[in-house]
Amino acid sequence: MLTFHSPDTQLRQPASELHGGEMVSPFECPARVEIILRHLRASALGEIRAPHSYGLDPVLAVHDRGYVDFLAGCWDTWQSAGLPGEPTPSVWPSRRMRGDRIPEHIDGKLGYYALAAETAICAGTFAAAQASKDIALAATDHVLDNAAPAFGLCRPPGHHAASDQFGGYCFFNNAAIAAQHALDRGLSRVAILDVDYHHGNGTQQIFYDRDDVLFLSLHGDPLEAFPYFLGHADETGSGRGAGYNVNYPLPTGTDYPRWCQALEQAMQRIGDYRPELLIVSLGVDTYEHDPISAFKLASDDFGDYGRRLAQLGLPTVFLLEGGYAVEEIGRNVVKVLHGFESA
Ligand code: FKS
Ligand code: ZN
Repeated sequence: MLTFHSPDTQLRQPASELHGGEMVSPFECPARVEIILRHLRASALGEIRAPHSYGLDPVLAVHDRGYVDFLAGCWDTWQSAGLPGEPTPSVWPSRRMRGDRIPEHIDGKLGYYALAAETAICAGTFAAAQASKDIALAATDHVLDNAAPAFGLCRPPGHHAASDQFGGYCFFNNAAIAAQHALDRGLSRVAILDVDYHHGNGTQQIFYDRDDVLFLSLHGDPLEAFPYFLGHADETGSGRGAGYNVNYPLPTGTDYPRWCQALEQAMQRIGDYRPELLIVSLGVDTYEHDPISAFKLASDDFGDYGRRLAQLGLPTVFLLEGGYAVEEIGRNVVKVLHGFESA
């Protein structure tokens, strides 16, 4: 299986993250990519290629122009305002306030376009986000052109990014951009299966009223886990999209047998939909030793579900989302990909 990777993803190096009431070294860090690369090379999974630039058109096909402009200029505007530290949201158009006017001050703009406070923007964030979506697009094109699976080593991740919101370490929704690109190439049905520990609220929002993208997500119950305010089972889609959004919220402590039951249900639904492309939002933060998540998957379970996914027999692109047990992230990612290939 081919991997797509770009060194530009490492341009995102924020100084800190708000976690547990203190500023800590960011969980979503460059070492994640380094360690996955090391394991990919050692396991001889296949060639590692760099993507070419697709520009911003595929981004603007799913994200608002104003949002993209904001991300492009945020760092410079923050610097020009003479603010210390990194652009970090700290105020929101919360309930009881108005959300229909975009503030002019960068501090207000950040809150308008953010979904949470843990994600700071740094000098290289926009460039890294662009590299990340190029990786997703190149991996998707490879799958469609060669009828062979591919892995996009995306960073930053994407599934929390909504049409006009960043947060949860995400800026451009790589999976959504890839799905829309596939549809724009002439496909009529794409399925996105999100196996990251966290609910893919951004992907859900982007396709919520559409039936050309089936979105399914297995994740920590939002009553117990980030992003808290989306991801319940009764969110099933609206309008034409009614029935094309499927959430499997699972409780804290969920182990592999229980997780796998939900996976089998999701796979059944995908099979019925008969998509021409499957995009897997691959987060390995379901791992038992992940520092910020609460499921109990063991390393071997990743190989097992990789094998199961292959049974769908679909053109498949894997795009990296989360996973923060940095020492084990490479092993767990490679297990999924190997499992898929060996099936
Ligand atoms: C606030 C807790 C904030 C943020 C967790 C973000 C998870 C990101 C991810 C992604 F795939 F996008 F990277 N925790 N008190 O793993 O879903
Ligand atoms: Zn996650």
